[in-house]
Amino acid sequence: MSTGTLITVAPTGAEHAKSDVPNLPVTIEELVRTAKDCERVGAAMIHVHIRGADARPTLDLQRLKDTVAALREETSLVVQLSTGGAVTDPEEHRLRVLDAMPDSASCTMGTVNFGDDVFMNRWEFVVELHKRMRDRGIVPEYEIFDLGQLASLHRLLDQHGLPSGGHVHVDLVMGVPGGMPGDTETLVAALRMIPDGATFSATGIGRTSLPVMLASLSAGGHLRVGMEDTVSYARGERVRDNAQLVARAAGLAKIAQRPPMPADEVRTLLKVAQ
Ligand code: KMH
Ligand code: ZN
Repeated sequence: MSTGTLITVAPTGAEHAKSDVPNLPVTIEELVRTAKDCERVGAAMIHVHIRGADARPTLDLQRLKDTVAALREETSLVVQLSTGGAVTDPEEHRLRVLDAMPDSASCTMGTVNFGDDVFMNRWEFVVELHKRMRDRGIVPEYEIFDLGQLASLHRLLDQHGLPSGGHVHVDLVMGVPGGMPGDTETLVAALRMIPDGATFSATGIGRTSLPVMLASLSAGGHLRVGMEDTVSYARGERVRDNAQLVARAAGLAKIAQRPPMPADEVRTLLKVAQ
């Protein structure tokens, strides 16, 4: 059981269109403003997907580098880049994300149906991500969309060793149509399979956001929230901005007597290179 709560904000994602969600942060300026607002109310890590000038998802390397630099300049947040990208992104582009040298990067542990699409993560690709992150000193966050992916995580660590820094951190992404459901029973089942000594956070997609947050807090876990995962705050009420979601998570963490962890504590916890 951790004494504090790591709150990660996932502000943008690759799925929502700016035209449908006008308050989605898509420019570097919007992303930095969101990051500062979220840090102020309790976020310690940011999970970043970037958009191009047309507001559509991109994995343009220079833009990724500029984004990492801007976030480092303006915040103390641990900067995590998504290597998941959008479901249409080719593997070479997803691997190239690591050349932007973030503190952390996501590493999804297997293929999953993703709504009407397929989020492809072949075994060889996962192994390559794991190895390249270790070579570069980037801390992975192992993204788990279904329970079998935790078995794959054990296989990865057994066959290819621990990640950079030696600490294993897992994020349960629950409630994706095609993945594991976002409920307490599934979270408990997942916890039984998490490697010894690992930390975990959880996020619930859409309407599973609150139940997953409450279940994770009560199980000693950390939290991820943000407009990547949900754009509704309550039934019939759209999210105002990412900070609104982080503030609610921080409030619940305080009620649970596990207040938000500052970024420097999170760096120590996750063994992020200083
Ligand atoms: N956009 C999804 C296809 C990640 O960031 O690593 C994948 C995703 C996971 O969001
Ligand atoms: Zn993501």
